[in-house]
Amino acid sequence: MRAGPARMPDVIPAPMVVRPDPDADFTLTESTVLSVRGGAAAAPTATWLAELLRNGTGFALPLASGDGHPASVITLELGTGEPDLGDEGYTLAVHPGSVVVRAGAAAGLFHGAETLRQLLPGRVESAGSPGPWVVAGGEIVDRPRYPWRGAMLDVARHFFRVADVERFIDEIALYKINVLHLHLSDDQGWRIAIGRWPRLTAVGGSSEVGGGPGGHYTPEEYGRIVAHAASRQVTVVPEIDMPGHVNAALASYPALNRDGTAPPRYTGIDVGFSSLCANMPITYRFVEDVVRELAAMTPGPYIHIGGDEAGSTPPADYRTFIERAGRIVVEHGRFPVVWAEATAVPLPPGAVAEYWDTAVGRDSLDQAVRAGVRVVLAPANRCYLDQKYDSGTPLGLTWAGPTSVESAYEWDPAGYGVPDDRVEGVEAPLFSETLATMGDIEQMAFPRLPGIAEIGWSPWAAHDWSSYRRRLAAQAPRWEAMGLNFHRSPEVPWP
Ligand code: TNX
Repeated sequence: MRAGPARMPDVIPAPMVVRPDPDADFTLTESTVLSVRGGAAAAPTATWLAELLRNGTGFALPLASGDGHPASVITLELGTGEPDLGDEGYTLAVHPGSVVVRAGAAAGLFHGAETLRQLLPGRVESAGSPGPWVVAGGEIVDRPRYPWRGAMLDVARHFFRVADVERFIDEIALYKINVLHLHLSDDQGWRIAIGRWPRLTAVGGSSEVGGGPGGHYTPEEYGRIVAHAASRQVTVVPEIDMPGHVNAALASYPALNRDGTAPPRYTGIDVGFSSLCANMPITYRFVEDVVRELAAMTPGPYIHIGGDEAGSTPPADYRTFIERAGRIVVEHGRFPVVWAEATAVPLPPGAVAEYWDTAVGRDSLDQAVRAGVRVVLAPANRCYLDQKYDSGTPLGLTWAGPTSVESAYEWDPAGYGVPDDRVEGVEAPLFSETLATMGDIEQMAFPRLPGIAEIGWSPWAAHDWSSYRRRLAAQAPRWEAMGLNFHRSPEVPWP
């Protein structure tokens, strides 16, 4: 493997247009200045990039907003993007004396800065590394294929602390993932404090798979996650999974149970055995309170209400429940997101269905799509990061896999029979029945997650496994410098 600088075409996800110019390399030095134009909305990205580069290089990199002409300058410029690049698009131009990232909106500026980060040697991720800091010359014009490029983290089966979630956000943002779907409740644990229902966390939050202590987020902690995500241009989509997957709630409140008796807490990994009662009034007071408090903590447009694997909810009850819960979400000014099973029920305008179980018939999904529902594609055999890579993987489940790095990469969202204007994007769920630590999360997500990110961002014309596996291999020094515990799959020619 060459020891030189990252090449412009090495970026993941592959940019829309790349025009390398080998005579135009830029070298970051101790006299480089970081110039910020476009006002307050550009400042967070500038501050973030400056901290990252100062830490890695040890250079001062002073921030400048004036009109001077320093000999070596990195410019972040907001408000001057090409209009047809949308809010997330950007241009990046590297010349011998300057690097210029331009975007029409804060999201695009941040994505452009992440691209610049990838153009620097991976050792920039660890403090005080030695130069030289060469950025490959040329130009990039970039914008995403789909608006929703998600990763889902299951903090219910095993609980993950705020610091872990923030680290995960940083890792996904590196690959321009812009949605973090948080699976906040399941049979094994309830992870978000709801003021009107304090036992949800006091009781329901105190368990997890395998008998560990569990945990939950206070509204203040949850707000920190949401704010950190926003600083990385990531929207948090909170999920309360209903009407199944609710044992933690039922264990917390006897009154939510038909017979008035709370079941014991649950620490196994079965699914489909618990249900809310669709015809008890308290069920909807509960849903109403949870959705109201969650909406108050959610600046984003979506609240996910689950709807999967409701194996112990009678079909008529399921219908009643989903219709009513969907309406409650709309009443609180949000669009409901549901797992695809819930397309069996008429959904409100603006609803999004998440397609996951490829073994389940498509009739209701197709019908919902015709009625206007948008789809996030998360086909389990491609996207489920909790599936083993191969039979020798120590962590993970097998029901939809195993899923190799190549298999996670070799699929096209356009090939699922959903009209393109109804495909909102893609998502990679990480269910945590077998994952207890940040190292476990990283081991399963990397290197498959960047492949899902590329499928969601890059034009299909750029899709190429043989180029991709080389670009993936080139990420290794960066991941090592970040201390990221990736799986050294034999499919990838690691350096
Ligand atoms: C299916 S994905 C589930 C989850 C499990 C997952 C494990 C989905 C909507 N339901 O309850 O955790 O499989 O891969």
